[in-house]
Amino acid sequence: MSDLAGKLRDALSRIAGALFVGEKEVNELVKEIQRALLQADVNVQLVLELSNRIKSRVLKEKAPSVVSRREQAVHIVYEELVRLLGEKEIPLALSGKPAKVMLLGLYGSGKTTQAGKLARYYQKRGHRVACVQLDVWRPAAYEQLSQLGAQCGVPVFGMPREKDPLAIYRAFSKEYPKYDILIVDTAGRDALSEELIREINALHKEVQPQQSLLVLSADMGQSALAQAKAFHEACGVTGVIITKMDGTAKGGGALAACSATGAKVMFLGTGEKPDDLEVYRPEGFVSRLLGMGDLQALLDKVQDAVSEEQAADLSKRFMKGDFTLIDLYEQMDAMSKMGPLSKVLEMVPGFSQLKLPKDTLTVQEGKLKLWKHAMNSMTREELDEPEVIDASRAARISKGSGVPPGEVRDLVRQYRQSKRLVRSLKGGNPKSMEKLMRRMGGGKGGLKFA
Ligand SMILES: Nc1nc2c(ncn2[C@@H]2O[C@H](COP(=O)(O)OP(=O)(O)OP(=O)(O)O)[C@@H](O)[C@H]2O)c(=O)[nH]1
Ligand SMILES: [Mg+2]
Repeated sequence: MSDLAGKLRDALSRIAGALFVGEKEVNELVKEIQRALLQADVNVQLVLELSNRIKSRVLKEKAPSVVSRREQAVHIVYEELVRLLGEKEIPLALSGKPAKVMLLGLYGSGKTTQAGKLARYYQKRGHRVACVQLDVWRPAAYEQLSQLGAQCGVPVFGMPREKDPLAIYRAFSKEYPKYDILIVDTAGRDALSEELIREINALHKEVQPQQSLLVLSADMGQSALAQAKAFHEACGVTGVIITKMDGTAKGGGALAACSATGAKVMFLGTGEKPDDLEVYRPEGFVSRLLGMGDLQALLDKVQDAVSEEQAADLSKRFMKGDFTLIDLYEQMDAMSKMGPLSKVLEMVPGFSQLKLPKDTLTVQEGKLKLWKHAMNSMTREELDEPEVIDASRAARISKGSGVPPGEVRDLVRQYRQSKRLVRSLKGGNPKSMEKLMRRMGGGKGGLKFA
């Protein structure tokens, strides 16, 4: 379970690093996502809906270009996960005088700390807030909450020596109407027990809170699900707070807990200080779950990883000589970002001694863009085997993409020349290779030694 985020991330990295995203790749991606979510106990129906939507969207929605399809796939998965976890942030609906928020959860999940944080959160927003400590199990629970309350000037009601939580709650009943919001801290246990559930249930009946918030820590695995269910049956959980989001765990357990209770995450605890509370925003949470600062950062990272890999792999992949037009495009794109061709060729065995023109390989950006458009109007067959592109196909591609026929021919020529380059590489004759490269440099645009 703790590995949910890792598994989703792996699946996404694979698709983000794929050169071509077609039906086969999408099916594999969806299968991996399904497996990861099901292992995390996410409701089967939800998983099926999610995967069907991902599949049909990736295959149907037209990507701006054939080579950005993988980016689009990553984006769609991200959007669908966000949808699963709630599309919009949920305002905490509070009504009544006072409105009551009861915090529930096991030992150490962070109830008392979040009580202090919530008090501060609402107080800063102009509400009159008070807390009441009904935890009679944790030693010094009252002192802990009192200190937190004192930090923001919020009164804390409690009776350090009283053992009956109902008696404590009733003892201050005259005070509550003076406040807008009452935050109720309750006891945990080190595991779910009948006794705890009975106690919580009795308190819930007495307090009748508008909100029963389940406090879960981000590092909780499989057990989050059972907890969520039991607390939900006892008190009707209305929302979830995930704490310790500042740690290494990413809160994947929340997925299962939310799908079990139908309750959505409302706040995230991001540290031990009173201000370390964030209103939950699904986009940010999914980004964190997937381990990206934001989506763009992931795409950038993947892009970098791809070009590094390509650079290191250049000799191997090209020596094989069975590359497609998409491979070629990727190579040119990567090279235009990588800089000096001589640097790249240094990695090719036998070519480090070769005297190449000092300057860089320049693939003009405008040219690459045109080629990208042209490729977008090609069939899969044409992309895999550009040799089939004859005059009439070139004319069709040109018409479909609005790219001048000359450019389409240039692209095909570029492909053929690259193939020949590879053949001479395979032949291992540096001299003929040098000659060929110089010849390639003679064309207009394209691969060129400036
Ligand atoms: N890093 C980090 N620590 C947190 C966060 N929230 C709570 N903690 C820490 O987690 C520990 C337990 O927090 P408590 O608020 O006492 O947990 P509790 O649920 O009230 O625990 P019991 O009263 O024993 O049931 C404390 O050391 C807190 O400082 C958080 O968002 N981030
Ligand atoms: Mg506590």
